[in-house]
Amino acid sequence: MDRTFVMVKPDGVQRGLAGEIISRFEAKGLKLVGAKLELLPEERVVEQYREHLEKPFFPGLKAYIMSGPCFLMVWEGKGAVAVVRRMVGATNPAEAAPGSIRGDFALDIGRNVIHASDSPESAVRELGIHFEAEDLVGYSRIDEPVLYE
Ligand code: IDP
Repeated sequence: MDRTFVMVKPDGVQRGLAGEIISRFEAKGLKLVGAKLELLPEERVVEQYREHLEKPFFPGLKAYIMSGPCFLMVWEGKGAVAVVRRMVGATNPAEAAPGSIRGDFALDIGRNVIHASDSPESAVRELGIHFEAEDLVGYSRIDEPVLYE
C-alpha cells in the first residue's frame, strides 16, 4: 500500500480545519498511520521546501510555515499519493476545483491550508524528514475487506 505525507499548515490549524480535513481522508477510505501537532524547526522547513530555496516567495513561505503549529499526518491506501493530491487541489486556491480542500477552504496561494506530497518519491523523502519509522502504526481498518476488491 502507498503512503503519503500530509500537513495541515498553520492557517488550517488556526482556522479549525484539521478535523474536517481528517474526516475527508477517513471517509475516502484512507488509513491514518501517523500524526502529530508540531511547531516545525527551521531546518525541517528548509529541508521540506528545498526545491523552493531560491524562489522569491521562500522567506514568506518559511515564516508562514513557522508561524504556528502544523498538524502532520501519514495516510495509507491504494494510490494514496495521487488520490490525496487530487483531494487537496491546485496549489493556487483560486484555481483549485470546488470540492477539493483548497478549492473549498482557501483563497490565497500564500495561505493554502494544506501540504501533500506530489510523488511517491517525495512522499518517501518527506516522511523521512518528519517521522521516525517507530512513529508510524501498522494496523488493519475494520472496513478494509469492503473497501478493496
Ligand atoms: P504544492 O504545495 O501544491 O506542492 P509547490 O509549488 O510545491 O506547491 O509550492 C509549495 C508551497 O509554496 C505552496 O503550497 C505555497 O504554500 C507556497 N507557494 C508556492 N508558490 C507561491 C507563490 O507564488 N507565492 C506564495 N507562496 C507560494
